[in-house]
Amino acid sequence: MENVNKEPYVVGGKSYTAVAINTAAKTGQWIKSKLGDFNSIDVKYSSQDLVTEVDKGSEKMIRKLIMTHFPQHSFLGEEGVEPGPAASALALQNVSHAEYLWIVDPIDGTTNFIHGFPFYTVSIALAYKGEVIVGVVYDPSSDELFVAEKGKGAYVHGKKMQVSADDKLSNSLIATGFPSDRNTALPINLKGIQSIAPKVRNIRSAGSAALHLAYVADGRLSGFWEIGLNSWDIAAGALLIQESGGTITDTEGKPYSLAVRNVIGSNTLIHGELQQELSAAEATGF
Ligand code: 2AM
Ligand code: CA
Repeated sequence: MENVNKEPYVVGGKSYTAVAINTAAKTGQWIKSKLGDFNSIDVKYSSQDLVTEVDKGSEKMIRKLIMTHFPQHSFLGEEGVEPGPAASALALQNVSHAEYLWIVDPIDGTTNFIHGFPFYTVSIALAYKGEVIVGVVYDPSSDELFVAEKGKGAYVHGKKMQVSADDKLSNSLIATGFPSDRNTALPINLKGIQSIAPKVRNIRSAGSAALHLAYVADGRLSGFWEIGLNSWDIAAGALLIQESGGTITDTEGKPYSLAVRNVIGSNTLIHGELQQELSAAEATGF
């Protein structure tokens, strides 16, 4: 029968969320099977910005699985973009007209993967007209799959997630990162750490922005911030946080959009305090 709908034909009629979940889980298991078993490590932008054949293979697998179901959709993946901030901004601009856009980090936490440190994830988001409507972060080491659907809440293995109830920095566990860009992003984040560390219960930094954001959504952390990230590190985690009662903005407190690179995600209650401290420390960006 002729497809009279304007909607593209969907193989198996699977929902966006089901495809995102299956793709992340399948790819994550494959990545885990490659731990310690890959031939080459390439340096991308700097000697701290690494990529392996597993990152590339993972992205290929994700693209294939998603495009099988939704061939009309657009796709933005980390490994399809030249290294460096200018190229990543341009890549995002090039797909800004897309109605449905999948935003994918095939391995968030590549350095951890290379070293066998079990804190890396697959991050898959779907945006509709620039707004994230599905977010999945899968951690193959713990076999935890975090999933959010716009307006329908966020879940980890069937349990509805809720952000923490800490209402002060002083009793909050906060995470951040050590950006690989040592010339610009790292010094600013270090200024932020210098200011925030004495004011919070403690700081954690485990090397995957997407997984830290998922931990904020599940109340394991009360906040996360980092300077100089890319859209694919943040998009899925942003929806996880929003759908768990949290708040995600840029480091100046402006609303989250796909173009945000300097990010704060929190349980909402400490958002203002964290943002103000970063501002006071002149640690909000370049
Ligand atoms: P990645 O493993 O996908 O590269 C650690 O501080 C976080 O920053 C990780 O989420 C890591 O993601 C990300 N990251 C690493 N190199 C980066 C770069 N050059 N630009 C932006 N983000 C980067
Ligand atoms: Ca990556």
